[in-house]
Amino acid sequence: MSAARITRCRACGSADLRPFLSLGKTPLADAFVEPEQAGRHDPSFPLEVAWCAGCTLVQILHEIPPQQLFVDNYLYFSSFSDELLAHSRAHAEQLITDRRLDGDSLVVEIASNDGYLLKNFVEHGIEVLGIDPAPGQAEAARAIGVPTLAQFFGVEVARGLVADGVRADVIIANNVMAHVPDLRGFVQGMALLLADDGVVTIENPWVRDLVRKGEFDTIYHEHHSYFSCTSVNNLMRDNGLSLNDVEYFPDLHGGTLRWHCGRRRNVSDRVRTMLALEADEGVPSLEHYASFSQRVDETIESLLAMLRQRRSAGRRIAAYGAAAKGSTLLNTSGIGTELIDFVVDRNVHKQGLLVPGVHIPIRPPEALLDEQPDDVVILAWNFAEEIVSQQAEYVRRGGTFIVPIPEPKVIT
Ligand code: DWN
Repeated sequence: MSAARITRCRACGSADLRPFLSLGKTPLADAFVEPEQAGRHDPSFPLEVAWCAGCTLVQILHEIPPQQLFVDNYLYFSSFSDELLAHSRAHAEQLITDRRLDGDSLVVEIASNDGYLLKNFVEHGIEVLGIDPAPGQAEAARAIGVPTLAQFFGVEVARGLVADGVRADVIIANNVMAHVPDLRGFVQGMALLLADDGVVTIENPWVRDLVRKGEFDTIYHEHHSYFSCTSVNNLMRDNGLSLNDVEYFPDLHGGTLRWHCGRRRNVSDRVRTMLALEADEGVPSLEHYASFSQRVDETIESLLAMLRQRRSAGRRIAAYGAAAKGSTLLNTSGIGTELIDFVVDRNVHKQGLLVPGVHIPIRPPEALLDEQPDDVVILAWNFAEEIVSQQAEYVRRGGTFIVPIPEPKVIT
């Protein structure tokens, strides 16, 4: 397995890429390890982030083949978060109303995973098509009535669908555009597939919040790009779409923007306001990232100090959420079983495996009540509220939850 280092920006092709953060070499964040492999060293790759002087896109410099990231034993299933399911249902219902979707409409979702979102349209009798390369997730989607193409989306797949007479009234691309090496082909494919009066809605974490909230653990090899409204506006303009509207979800995945794009230009005041806010805050500039590396070091140092102090006081520590971001946090901090006994996760596909790199065992959430560790670090901090309310009995018995970023904090 190799990691090619890019020399040109994924969005605009500029060679003027300026690195501002290195997280060292880390294992693939979702490459969970079988216990029998505990003695091996997991393949690790440089995790270096740069800013493009051509279009301001923030991106990592080393590229792992998508097949290894998202097909070979990819275990992320979207349906393990009630909050995400509720967010997705609300999104579907909003689109059905706003776009007056009916039995003659077609909704296509790119990275449709296990059908967690498209199922809402199926319930309303609206035709759907999921596109997701992960075989297990595609199979799970088909099992609940969501037709799914197990393929990576791009301009070639779009051409094939259009040749078959397919045009989408709505294209949804949530938490996928960041995962695509060929950004231009991805956007050009959406422009091809979209009906003339259709809408593309794209959700991704907002790089402004990543910096502002110190969310360095959301940087890993699956996430090639880290978007601002400015960089998305440039990307759409250069590849056949117009950024026409934007919504902000401050609590979703640490701060998410939902961009609404179309083949026709119809730019809303919300886009203009967002672009002006980013300009005022300097988000499009390299200076915006100048001190981020130091903040990352400070977060890691304070997390290690807190856990070491609690451990040396005899407290037993576990973690909640075998999340990809958790792999980054644990591996960049060098936190292993010397500090954290186990991680719990509701995703049954991850239970019984080991966290990549640090090889901490993953157990079902019930282990918190069985073992009653003194402290639990919430690695899936983006779902902290849902997790704490779900684990009320653990707290009632005296358990403590800790959120690790932007600085470690006891929250119960
Ligand atoms: O972009 C991506 C984001 C959206 O999802 C993907 N590349 C990969 C994945 O990243 P992640 O693994 O950091 O995402 P989550 O959704 O924050 O991971 C949460 C983990 O916590 C999952 O393994 C499910 C688990 N979980 C749980 O065990 N109990 C989640 C909730 C809400 C719970 O109650």
